Amino acid sequence: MTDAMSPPAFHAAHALLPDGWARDVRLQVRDGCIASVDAGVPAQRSDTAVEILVPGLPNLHSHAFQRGMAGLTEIGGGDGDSFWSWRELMYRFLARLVPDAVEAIAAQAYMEMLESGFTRVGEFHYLHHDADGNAYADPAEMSARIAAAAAQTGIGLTLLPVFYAHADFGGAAPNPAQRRLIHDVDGFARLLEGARGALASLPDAVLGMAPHSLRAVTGDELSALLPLNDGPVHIHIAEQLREVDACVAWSGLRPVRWLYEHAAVDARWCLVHATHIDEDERARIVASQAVAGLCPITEANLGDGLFPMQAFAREGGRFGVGSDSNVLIDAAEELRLLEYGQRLSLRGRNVIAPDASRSSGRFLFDGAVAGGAQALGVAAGLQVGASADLLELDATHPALVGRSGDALLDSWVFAARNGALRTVWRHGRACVSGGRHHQRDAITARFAQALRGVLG
Ligand code: NGQ
Ligand code: ZN
Repeated sequence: MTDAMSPPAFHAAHALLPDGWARDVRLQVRDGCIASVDAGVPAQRSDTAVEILVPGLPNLHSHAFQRGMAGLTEIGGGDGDSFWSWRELMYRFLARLVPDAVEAIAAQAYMEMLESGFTRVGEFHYLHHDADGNAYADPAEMSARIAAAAAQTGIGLTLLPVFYAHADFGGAAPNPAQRRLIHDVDGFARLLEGARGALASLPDAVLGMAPHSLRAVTGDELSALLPLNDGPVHIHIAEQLREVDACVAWSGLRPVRWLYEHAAVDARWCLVHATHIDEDERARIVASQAVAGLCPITEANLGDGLFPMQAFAREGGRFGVGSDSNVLIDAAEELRLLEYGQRLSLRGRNVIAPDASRSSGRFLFDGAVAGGAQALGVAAGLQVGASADLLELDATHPALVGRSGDALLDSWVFAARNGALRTVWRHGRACVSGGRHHQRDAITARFAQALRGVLG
């Protein structure tokens, strides 16, 4: 309990601050944000006292609605089964979704994110129109549903309305399965305005934008879009080899190279996947300070390939993680699989953290907190001015017991199945206690009802 006069405060026996672990840390919170950080101080009577406190992880890339089809695309189609046949099934699922279902599925996904340790989501949101491809009476109807799901669950939202206009490189006409996604630049400008309104009641929402991919947007459109908003810019890029080959056939350049030649890519940008890059492209991403948006679970599920993470990390590249297709939502597992993909391909251990004595868990966690926050347009970690997005690790969990410092992160990332998170505070308020979201029953019941309608 907090007394009425003083702002709410937390006291942690051990807390992970931007420059490392500290003991006896007191955080004061005002209007949902961290107002002071003091280490080596005693708890005050009204403080919320915890043993181990770390910042929440940003989830920099999500398509929330895809949570509703998780597990329904795991039957092989023979030699032809691929990312592209998965995409056809995804379009068939998307064709059936009404706004209520989108809101219910997004709430379920966001609740699961919070329970796993993600406290902010970058929603790469492209399902805009009705089933016939016509705008809703409110063109930002679906954006409002995403905002409502964020409001219900409490997760921080960076909304990235997606511009989608073409089926392939060179401005090809969109195909019918994409009709719910399509805008011209003027229509997209109106969508952005509507989305801004839809976010107005959320305490710390951020509005960015996302040209979907170089397949879906022409160079001229990209130039026209970028001045429409000064928030984060996200793009899918170089995820599949077929896309790289098509880009080379069309332009003579690989996708990342093409992007850097045609746009001023800087720290505002998040390149989602960037799986297939050569050394020159890697160097450009590092130098630009753009964030590589890595989605290891989805990239494995879709058979994308492996991002050259070891080299990128050694060169100082910025990165974060995303749950993308939401086939499985688990913050720790995204970090674990990022490391394991590199171990399996490089046949070594602890292969990403650049210097030999660094903990892998700590390196991955710190990197994903900093890069994820940058990509989502917010301040990172436990510092004054950042949102009070906090995770309490359970010091009594069997995987964590007897650990301290970086070994806590290593054990959470590599050795805990689940249940290692006890409490999650978002913007200063507890929304997960004992590992359960406070509204889990209501959210799950509504999700189940929505899915029966969609799949029935
Ligand atoms: C998406 N998902 O927009 O949901 C994409 C597939 C595409 C991933 N790339 C569609 N993981 O890229 O055309
Ligand atoms: Zn994606």
